[in-house]
Amino acid sequence: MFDALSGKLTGVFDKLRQRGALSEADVTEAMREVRLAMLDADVALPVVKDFTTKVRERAIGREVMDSISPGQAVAKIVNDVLIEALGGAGAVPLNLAAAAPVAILMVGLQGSGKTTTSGKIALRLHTRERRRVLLASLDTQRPAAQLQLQQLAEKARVSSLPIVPGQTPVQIARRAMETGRREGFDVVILDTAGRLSIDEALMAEVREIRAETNPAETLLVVDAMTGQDAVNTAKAFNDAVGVTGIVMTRMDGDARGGAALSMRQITGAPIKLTGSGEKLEALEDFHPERVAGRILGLGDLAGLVEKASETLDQEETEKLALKMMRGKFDLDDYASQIKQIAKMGSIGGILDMLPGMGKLKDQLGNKEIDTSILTRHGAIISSMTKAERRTPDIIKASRKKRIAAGSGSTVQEVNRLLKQFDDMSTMMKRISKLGVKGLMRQGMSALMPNGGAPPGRPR
Ligand SMILES: Nc1nc2c(ncn2[C@@H]2O[C@H](COP(=O)(O)OP(=O)(O)OP(=O)(O)O)[C@@H](O)[C@H]2O)c(=O)[nH]1
Ligand SMILES: [Mg+2]
Repeated sequence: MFDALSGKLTGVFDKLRQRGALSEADVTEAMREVRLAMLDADVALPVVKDFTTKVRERAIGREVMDSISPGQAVAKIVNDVLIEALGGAGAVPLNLAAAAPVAILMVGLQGSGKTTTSGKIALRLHTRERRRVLLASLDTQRPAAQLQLQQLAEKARVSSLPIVPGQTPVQIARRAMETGRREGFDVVILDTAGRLSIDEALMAEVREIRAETNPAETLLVVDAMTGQDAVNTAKAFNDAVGVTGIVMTRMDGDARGGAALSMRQITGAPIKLTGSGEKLEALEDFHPERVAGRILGLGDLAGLVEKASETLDQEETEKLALKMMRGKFDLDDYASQIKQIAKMGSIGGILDMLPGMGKLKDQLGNKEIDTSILTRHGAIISSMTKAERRTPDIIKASRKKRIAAGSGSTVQEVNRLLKQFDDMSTMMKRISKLGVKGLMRQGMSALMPNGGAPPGRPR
């Protein structure tokens, strides 16, 4: 979803890096391009202004201008400021620290994804945290709404509140909490009806339900595809009733990303979770440092490892982690990874998480990635000898020709594959120094060439 923005920003910093020394004018020019790229991505104007001002202030300091690679230093500053704009390093977890049953209230406009997200959160709390979850639909507006939630509950293998026709939302809320107490549930998720617009009736209903259930979380669900409207909606909701967190859905769509980038600064509320598909598994924590990494084309290996550990079998995951820890990663591993990636689903999404792969997507013209490129890479690798796979450095011109001929590809394609592998193993080496745990803790900025911890917030 950040493809266009990411492509443009990577271009700006590639240019800066190529220069030796930097002048103030260079920085100003780069910030002009950053500003245009952000506006194009639908980032709110005050956020853009604040962002470029901050970067510029820090970048024209002597330490940066006199450093060995000023372009690199500026890229690091951009990464830091981006993380700050997104809310600071580290995901903000759901707050379940209250006496059971803990209520989670889901609110938002019509069709934003409240009901789906209720099911997703239920599945996650049930499987990952072994909580006893009760799903309750307070949606009396749409005839099939309560059934929809009941079906999602069955899919997630959690309980749902029996449907009693004719009750008002507040009555259902009361019954849900009573059932929760009586039957010993840990969490009660309350899914409310959506409205077309934010009006006093909706706000009054939210307040009434809140007074009845005293939720630990009031989560506002917004649709990333609606861009700045999502931000305006969130601001209005937060001003009127106060929300404790935001869930941004349809991150899998081709939204330009401006909403995610503007949300924190404009509304003050943290994005806690994101949705990236219709399936119940498609729910992620929002890690600002990883999002920044993706925007700056650094990939999101931590996210990839997490996704992998959820999708792949334990053994494969451990093998992968071990290879990363050792910093030993050869073309055979790359080939087997390609196979695993295909197993993990959305190729475009996975490519975004791999360092250097953002560029590959660009080369393909940002089209929906078809898996044939991965199959082709697999074919090219299988045309290599064992020695070549283990030590790709020995692959020079004549070997490249042979490999290309053997796999029905071109030398250019072989080069491209080797370059990608190289980018990837450079990252792997940095990870191995850091350890996977360190990576999870510090996020992508720890992988920036000149290191340095992000402006951490105690977790
Ligand atoms: N692609 C994609 N689709 C989603 C996502 N979240 C929800 N949807 C889809 O969006 C549609 C509406 O989702 P619902 O969960 O019913 O939305 P809602 O806010 O409960 O809608 P109302 O109750 O009518 O206000 C459904 O078809 C969902 O499958 C997401 O993250 N990505
Ligand atoms: Mg609904």
